[in-house]
Amino acid sequence: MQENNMVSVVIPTLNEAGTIRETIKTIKETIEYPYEIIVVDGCSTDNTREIVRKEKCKLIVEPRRGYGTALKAGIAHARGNIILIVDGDGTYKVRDANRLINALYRENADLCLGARIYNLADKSMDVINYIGNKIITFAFNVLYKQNLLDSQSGFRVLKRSSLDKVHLKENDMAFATEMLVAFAKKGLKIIEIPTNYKLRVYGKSKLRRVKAGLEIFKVLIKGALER
Ligand SMILES: Nc1nc2c(ncn2[C@@H]2O[C@H](COP(=O)(O)OP(=O)(O)OP(=O)(O)O)[C@@H](O)[C@H]2O)c(=O)[nH]1
Ligand SMILES: [Mg+2]
Repeated sequence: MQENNMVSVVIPTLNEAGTIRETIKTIKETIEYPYEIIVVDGCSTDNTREIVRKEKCKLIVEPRRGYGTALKAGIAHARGNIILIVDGDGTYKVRDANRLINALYRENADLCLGARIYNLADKSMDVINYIGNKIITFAFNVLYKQNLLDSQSGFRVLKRSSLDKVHLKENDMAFATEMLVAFAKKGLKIIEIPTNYKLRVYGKSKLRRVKAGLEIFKVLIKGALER
């Protein structure tokens, strides 16, 4: 059952023991809406799950690999009319969640992305990721008549009712792009607001760049051909 005026915070984790407690704590301390927190853990081998259990959040273990698989599992358990997605790796400014939600309501948008502001010099965004993101975002904007700055942001809020209008199949990082493509094709409103982005301080990136890049371009092209 969906509850109005409730935000379901969905956090995918794979070995994020160094940052997940702080992520959860920040949400609990700063979010200005009724909420639930759902952590979807992909069989972490550090103590991510023990930390989540102590924080008394809803914990889903999704043994199948993939960022998209994890988010789909989390969303299936979400009860809120608003879904907030954020990484558990401490790189996003989680306290900006309110700003994203407020903008979504204010602009009557279907999806609001946190467009990342970062310092390339301190490597908070790897240069190759930066270039890849720019190329993908440019291609997305041209193909789907949008004007985004950061299509690959993992910090986003969306209306559940809008998400229910699309069918997302991607199981890994391309899930984030597939969501944008599906929303744009349905004429749903996508907006962005700026948010700071930080260097990953714990653990390893799970982004496999070549695999993700190829899958993302497949999603972009397939979506444009299937109009
Ligand atoms: N449950 C689950 N979570 C995952 C999986 N892959 C990645 N994640 C989580 O999804 C989020 C995004 O993955 P990241 O490795 O941070 O990818 P990224 O943000 O592109 O890479 P960084 O720039 O290094 O942060 C993180 O919180 C991961 O722990 C997976 O297979 N299963
Ligand atoms: Mg990350």
